[in-house]
Formats: sequence, C-alpha cells, structure tokens
Amino acid sequence: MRITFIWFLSLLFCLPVCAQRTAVKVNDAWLFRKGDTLNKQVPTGQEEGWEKVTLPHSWNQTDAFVPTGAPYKGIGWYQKRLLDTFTPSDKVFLFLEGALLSAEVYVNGKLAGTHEGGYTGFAVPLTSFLRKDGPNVISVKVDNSAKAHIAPISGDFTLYGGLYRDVWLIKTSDIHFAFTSYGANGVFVQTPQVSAQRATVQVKGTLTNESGRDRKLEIAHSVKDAQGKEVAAFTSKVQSKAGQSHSFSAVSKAIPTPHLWSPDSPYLYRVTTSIKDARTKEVLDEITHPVGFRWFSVSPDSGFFLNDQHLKLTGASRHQDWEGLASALPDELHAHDARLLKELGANFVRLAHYPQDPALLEACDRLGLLVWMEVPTVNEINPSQAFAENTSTQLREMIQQHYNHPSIVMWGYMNEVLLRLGSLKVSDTEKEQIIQKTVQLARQLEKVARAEDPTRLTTVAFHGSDLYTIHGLQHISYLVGWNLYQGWYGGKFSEVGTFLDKQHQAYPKIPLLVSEYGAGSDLRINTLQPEQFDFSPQWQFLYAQSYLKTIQTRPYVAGSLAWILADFGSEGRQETMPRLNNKGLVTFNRTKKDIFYFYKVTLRIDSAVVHVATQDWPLRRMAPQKAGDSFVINPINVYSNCAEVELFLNGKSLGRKQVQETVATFDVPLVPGKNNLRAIGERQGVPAEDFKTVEMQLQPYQLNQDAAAFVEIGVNCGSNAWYFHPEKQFIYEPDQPYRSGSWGYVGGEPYRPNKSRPGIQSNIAGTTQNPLYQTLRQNLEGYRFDVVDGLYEVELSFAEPEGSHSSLVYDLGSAAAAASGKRVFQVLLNQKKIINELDLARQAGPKTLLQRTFQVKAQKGQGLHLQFEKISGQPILNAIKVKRVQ
Ligand code: GCB
Repeated sequence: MRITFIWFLSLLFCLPVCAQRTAVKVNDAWLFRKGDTLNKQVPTGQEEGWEKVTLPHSWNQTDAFVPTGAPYKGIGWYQKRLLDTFTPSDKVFLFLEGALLSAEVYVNGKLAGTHEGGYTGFAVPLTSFLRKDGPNVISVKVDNSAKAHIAPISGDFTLYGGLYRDVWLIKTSDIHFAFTSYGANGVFVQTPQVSAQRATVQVKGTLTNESGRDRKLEIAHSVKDAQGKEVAAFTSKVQSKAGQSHSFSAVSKAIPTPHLWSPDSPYLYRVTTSIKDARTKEVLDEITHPVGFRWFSVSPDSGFFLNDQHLKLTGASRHQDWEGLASALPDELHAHDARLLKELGANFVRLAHYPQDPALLEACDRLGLLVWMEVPTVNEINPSQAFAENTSTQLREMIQQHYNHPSIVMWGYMNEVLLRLGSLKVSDTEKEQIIQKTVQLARQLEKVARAEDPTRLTTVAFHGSDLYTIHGLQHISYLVGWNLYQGWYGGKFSEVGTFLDKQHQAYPKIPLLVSEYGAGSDLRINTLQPEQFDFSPQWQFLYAQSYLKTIQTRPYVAGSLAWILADFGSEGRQETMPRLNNKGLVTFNRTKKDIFYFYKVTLRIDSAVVHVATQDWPLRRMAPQKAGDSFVINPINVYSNCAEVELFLNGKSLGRKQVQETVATFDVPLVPGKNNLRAIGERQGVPAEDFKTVEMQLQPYQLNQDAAAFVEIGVNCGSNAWYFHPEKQFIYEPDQPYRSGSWGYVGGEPYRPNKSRPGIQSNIAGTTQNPLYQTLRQNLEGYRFDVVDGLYEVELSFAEPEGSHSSLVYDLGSAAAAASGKRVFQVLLNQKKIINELDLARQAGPKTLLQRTFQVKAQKGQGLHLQFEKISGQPILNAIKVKRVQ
C-alpha cells in the first residue's frame, strides 16, 4: 500500500487546502463467497452463503497447508456497498493493491475494469458508473486458477487467492494527476544529478483536465528535508485543454551537499507536487513522494558501489506470506520483515518472486535496505504471444508503480526459467523452440525495463545449469544471479567456489551475484552428526557458514541473498513440513532460528553480539557417554562478532575461547534438568551477553542396572537425529547400534533411495509428524532393549516408503494393489510372533502410517528382543517406542 500511504499522509498534512484529493482505505465490511454464482450473474450479495470479511483476505489461509488434498483454485467473489455520496465534479477511482491472480471489478453490476496478474496494483475509474447519491455496490470477481498466459505458471510458492492487499477509494477534483494505464499515480521522481556536492530533483508526470474548461495551471514542486525544511522549490506551467491529458517535467536547482541515502543512513527528503490554478493558486491536486539521494554502479571485478563506496550486497530473499494469514498480511507485518532484515545486518533484499506490498517498500526506503524487485516469470515461460504481453505488462506495472522508491536498485524479470525444460514431455525440437522463445522474451523484457527506467540495473536468476550460458541468456541483463544449492539438493559446498570462479573466468565482463542459497531446517529435528538434506538446524548452519565464506572472500561476487528470510508456503512440497519450504532464517510465524543469529553476528559490525546457539534445541534427551557419568557432554556453539567469548554453565565458567569465523565451540557437560548458559564477550569496549536454558532429560547409560531410572524410550529409526514430537511433548532418539546392557538395532541400514538425502520426501498420510516416519531402517534383523524384568508397552510404527499416495480414499485398492506383495515380513517379540505377514502397501497403503502397540513381559533378565523376518522384499521399521508399564 505505499503510493497511497504517501497520498494519505499528504492528505493529513495539507487539509483543507488540498481537500480535493482524498484516499480512503476501504478494507472493512466486505462480503465474500467462494465459487462462481450459479447463473454467472454478478451477485447482489443478498444470496445465501456470504461471509463478512475484512481485507486483506485470502481464501487459502487453511486449506493451503492440509497435507493431503489441494488448496482451492478458482473463483471467489467480494462485494461491498459504498455509502459515500459524490459531487458532480468528483473523479473517483478504486485502487486495488493486489488481487490474485486475475480480477474483474463491477460497479452496480456493470463491468468497470479487469486485471491479470496477482502482484501488481490496478486503478479502476469508477466515476461514470456511480450513482452520485449512493449507495453503490462494488463487486470483485477474483480467480486464482492458473492461466497459461499469466505468469507465474509454476513455482515453488503457493498462489493464495483473494483480495489480499489493501483497497483504496480515491476521490480527486476534475483536474488531477492521471493514473497511467499501468496503475501508477502519474508522478515520477528522479535525481538526474547526484553527488556528495550537489543534487537535483526531477519530477515528470501527467495530469488530466476533466473540468470541461481550458485552464491555466501551475505545477509546483517543493522538496523538503527530513526536518520539513524546504530545500528546493520549482514550478512549471501547463496550458491545459478541456478533456485532455498533459505531461509535465521540471528539474530543481542544485541542492548543495545533499544528505545521501544509504543503508547506514537512510535519509529521506520528500517532494510534494501540486497542481494549482495559475491565477487563484488554489490547489487542485497534490502528491508527496520520498526522495533518496544516492547513486550506484556495479563492476564485474569488484562488485557493487553505492555513492562511490564499495558495498558487498548481503541479505536474504523474502516471500510475502505468514503462518495463519497466507498472503493477506496487514501492513505492519510487511514492515516487520524489513525490520527483521535490518536486525540481521542485511543491506539487501530480493522480493522473491514478485512485486510485494507497498508497505514493505516504504519500510525499505525508511530503514535502508537495497531492493531487487522482480516479476513472477518463474520456472518456465509459455511460448505464446499472450504470455509475453502479460509479462511485459506486469513488468511495466511493477516499474511504474514502484518507481519512486529510492531503495530499489534492480529490476528482475526471470527466475530459473529453464528449470522445467528437462521434465517437459516434448521433442528436442520443441525444447529448442521454447529456449529460443525464452531468449526472445528475455530480450523483450530487458528492453521494456530499460525503456521504463534507465536509472536502475536489470537482473535475472539462473539455476546452476549450463543451459543458460549455452544459449546466451547471460548477455542480456546488467547482472546475472545464480541460485546455488550445492550441499543441499546434491553436490557439495566445496563446489560452490569453483562454480563461481568458472563463471567469472568464462564471462569476465558480466557482474554476478549469488541470488539464492539455502538449506531447510525443521526445529523438531536436531543432531550432533549433521548431514546433507537432514533438515537439521545444524546442517543449515554448516551450509550457511561455508557459503558465506566462499562469497565474502570473492570480490567479484557483487552480493548474495540467503534463501530465505522466513519459511513460506509451497503447495507442492512434501518435505518434513507439508506444503512448506522451511529454508527460512526465521520460521513461518517469524520465530528466529539460530541461523538468524549466525547471520547477525557475521553482518552486524556496528554492535557487539553474542548468541548461544541452543535456541533451536532447548530440550534434549540423551544418555551419558560413559557409565557412571551424571552429565552428557554436548558441543555448544557460541556465535559472536567479539574476538573472545566466555561461557558459564549454571554460574561456573567453562573458560574463554577465541572466536574463529564468528563461532566458538565449547564442550558443555549438561546435567539433568535445567542448564543455564551465559555467554559474554566484548567488542570495541562494548560488552555483550546472552542467556539460554537447555533442559536435559538424562537417559540411563545401562538399561539393565537401575530399575527406577528407565521409564521410556523412543527411537527415530534410520536417522541421525533427535525428533521432538510436539503433540506428545516427547523426544525420539537417533538410531544406534546395539550395545550390551543398553539398546539398539541389529543389522540393516538407513533407507536411502537418493544418495545425498536421507529417507524420503513425501507426506506420510495419517500423521502430522513427517520427519519421524520419512526416515527408516530397512533390512534389519531386529532391535534389542536390555531392560530390567517387568511389563512393557512396545509401539512399532511403519510407513511403506515406496509407491504413491492414493489420491482418493476409495482409490486405496488400486494404489495398494500396485505396491502390495513387494514387501512382506513378520515381527517376533521375545520369540513370539506379534505381527504376521505384514504387507504395508496392502494393509495401510503406500506412505501411510501403520502402528501396532503390544504389551509384553520382560523376564529372566532377557530384556526385549524384536526380530524381523523377511518373506519378500526387505523388512523396515520407521519408529519404535518402549515404555515401562509395571
Ligand atoms: C530456487 C527457486 C526458489 C525455490 C528454491 C528452493 O532456486 O528459485 O523459488 O524456493 O530454489 O528452496 O528450492
């Protein structure tokens, strides 16, 4: 909502002189109904089934996160009665900041405007449709079903449908700034000359005279500094003809020694542009915009420069959704994310993969974040002319609507557009044609961007494939971004530097940056032996540490963006959290993960920061490393930008350590119960400290010695990680080989169809605990638990990892039939068969939880002994829990 916010501000500050323009948010008292009306008539709102809603609103707030089934894609109707009355000279517009994906706006049943594209605003002129004495009924039909000609046609983010941004009713006099056909407010601000010595402001725009008379007008511009002191004033004249639009352009005199805008000092001036009657000086319309005096450039060898100072662009990308809200966020939450980025020490943000809320841009201007904004041409293009036109329109809308934000330095127009090519079921010739069309579209979009705004850089992002450079896509935009995931989806961290060096050598004239890199983390998973793709925060840390070092030590890399600021909805994902991409530095509800602080200590050089990295793993359950110990030694990282840190455990110093590459690792003997950790450090004479508490649930080293010590144990079979089950508030422990007197598996190996990833990446039906059941042990002989004699409950959990989910309940038969018979086994507990001929695919269906719980007596010191016997295929076990009953 930003352009309008400025209007609104100007409205507050200059009443009553400019009472001609009012901008009122009309978010309240809408009626909403999912689905199209039966007879396709514009609804009156009197029909059954309308729900009262307040905007912003999305209809996918809950269904986008249900593990099975699909979020609603289709039509939703919104309706509102406007009770305002209007004078004959009022010109009235509805400005919708965003309706995803396409919209039709009706006034009193008549079509007044349409829009295609879910992330840019659009203005609908209402005047000729309105009853001046009201009431008037506004109906908006919104449709989020995919359309081949509207970008995005695919992507790793959910297309939440709805009127999910603010809607404004704007009233002007009959002489006013003209909305452009791309939804901009008709006034564009530039700084044609800018240096530390002097700067000028240029204002260009268009006004419309709908007054029915020729008028002599004056366009007055007043530039004020942050204190409100006028530093420049200039005017131009317009002889306006009745019924016509007129463009204007004027440049201020030089403003000496301007206060420059930068991330460290985001100093904003404001320019107010007024249309006045040349004779009476009556203000007919007025708009205020921010002005930031800054200039920038990028070099292929030494990166990015802001105001002639080198600046390594470092930050994160941001998607716009939030837990429980889908994409329908109030403005405050957009600004919240900008503050999070600033707290992190970021100077750069990529608004992935689409234009975002004006409130976010306003915060970036105010707080000092350089912005890469882009249109959603993601994963693939549609080779049609209609797609090319729609994408160009979205690009023009984005640039024109956000042109006046000094924070924006780059316009992007493609992300990984050749990603889907490999999986397209078309001939090689057709693939070649798609590539050619993609190159053609890139050229067209580049031309549009340069024509619309020659003052900014242009950019695109490629995935780590040679396809782009083979076809020359790197030669089109100013900068090239690489989305790199070596060490996550495949490959190794160490390959990243080599990859970048190769690109730089091959194309030494092309500035490049790392537009994405990231690893997933699920705070229910923690490990002391992190491995690639395990979704542990510990691997996420190693990954980020390695990438940051590789990037920061290469001067030619202009910058980098962590993927991603916050976890976000991705309807196609079936990883540890269904329909979520969890590579965030903060969670979906913006809880900070440890990784957030790793970035903070690395990037914040302005303050002393110390962070005990146990935020993601506050509750632990382990046995001591040796018999007789009443503690467990855990390596604990302290992140800091101080040279040295000291760590205290329950008030006792564990010593001081040098911080190496922002980390010091302490071996901490954690005792049962609460462990209070305090770390201190000092940077340039400024002290810093952090407190954390870790709770340790100590398990017995030997299960067969102390009858009272053992209560229950859970095992996350086939996994290196602890798993915290939030619904049971219970921790499953990583798998371990059997040790006499204790517990563990006998035989078998972790199930791992993909060498660089543990387990499977599919939702497990019948549970909300994917991680526990996505990893498993296969081909096992058994498990032993050397418990003392007594009565025990043993819970075995299985989920067939192969085959696909039945999409419909009544389809269970066919999905099961396809996979059944391939894996059949039986299970014995203390020599007694407890499960006979278990065929998971047939009995539960593929990727579906099946649990069996048994009571059994352990006697004569034999403990509990599970044996798995194969009939066909290999036996498996996903989780086991043993609990003492008596
Ligand atoms: C990418 C995409 C982004 C995905 C990300 C991921 O390269 O540009 O949209 O979300 O990877 O997490 O895989």
